[in-house]
Amino acid sequence: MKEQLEAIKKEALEAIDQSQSVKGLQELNVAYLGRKGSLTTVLRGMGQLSKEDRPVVGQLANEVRGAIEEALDEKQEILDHVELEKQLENETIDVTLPGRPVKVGGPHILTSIIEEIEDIFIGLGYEIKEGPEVETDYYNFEALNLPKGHPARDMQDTFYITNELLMRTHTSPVQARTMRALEGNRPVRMICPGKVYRRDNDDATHSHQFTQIEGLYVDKNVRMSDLKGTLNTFAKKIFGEDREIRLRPSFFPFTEPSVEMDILCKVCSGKGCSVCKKSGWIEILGAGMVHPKVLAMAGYDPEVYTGFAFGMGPDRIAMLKYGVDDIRHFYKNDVRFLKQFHNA
Ligand code: 2NL
Repeated sequence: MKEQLEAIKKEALEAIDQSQSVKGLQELNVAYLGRKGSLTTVLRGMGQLSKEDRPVVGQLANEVRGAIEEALDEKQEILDHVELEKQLENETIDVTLPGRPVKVGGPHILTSIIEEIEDIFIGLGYEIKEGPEVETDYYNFEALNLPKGHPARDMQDTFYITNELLMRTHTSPVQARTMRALEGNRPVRMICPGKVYRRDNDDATHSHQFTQIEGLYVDKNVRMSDLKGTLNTFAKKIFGEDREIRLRPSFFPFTEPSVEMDILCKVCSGKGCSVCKKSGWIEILGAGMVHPKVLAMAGYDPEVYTGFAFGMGPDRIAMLKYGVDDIRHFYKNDVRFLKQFHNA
């Protein structure tokens, strides 16, 4: 029996040593130490031993059991460790791999242009003001020297909501409201960007909804030369330091005198081409000295205060700056068009 036990021990320890998996170890545990295992089977025969032999064999059997258990535990630990190493290796992250690209959006080109213009005027000490898109007849027309019956109020150009309410046709009402709020005794230096509406048929150069930025500077002793200096500075900042400007006489009901500002055509350097319609110049904004009636209606004494105002279309400026040939591109939201400007 002793030989049997020694043989079991030898065989078991070898098998355990050879075993390569946790499952295999469990099987060995059952095969040797389980209820029907070989060690158990041998021990069942102990009853036939003599009284003297029994404790000796018993002790040996316990030793064999102990040795097998110990070997199983040890191997289990080794296999657990190997398993963990394998798992860690599989889960290793290669931090040198390139990341997966994440698609990011960006500001709309009109938003970018408006912010660029805002930054220029903030640098000149102007404030940004906003106002309602649904306006009263009074602030959109009356307060701007456009009395009832004036041709610029033509029903064909304006989206009316009621007799007194309409979609603003320009951002000027924001300026009229701002002046009114300052009660005629403080200087005004503001620009107001925003959406405006016209009852127009859409085509390459017209949209029923577009954007406008107007500016207003009211103080004592504001002169035409201030207007020219300010707009010249603006044009050079947005189109380049080498861009020449010119002012032409024009007409607006809310300014007197009124001008339009052109920049020299970059395509032909002033020689005349299809972009500038052979004139060598491209119109970019309208401006003028604020009409005394407009100042007076807003609560400013035109004998004490003077001012200049200007208005421009960011749509048009973006079209000129980036060579966009159709205003409708800005409002279609075709990502292929919009994303061209994400690094602009
Ligand atoms: C243009 C011309 C202009 C103004 C807007 C203005 C506003 C007040 C008083 C006087 Cl409150 N004027 N705005 C003045 C001249 C021209 O816009 O071509 N805009 C796209």
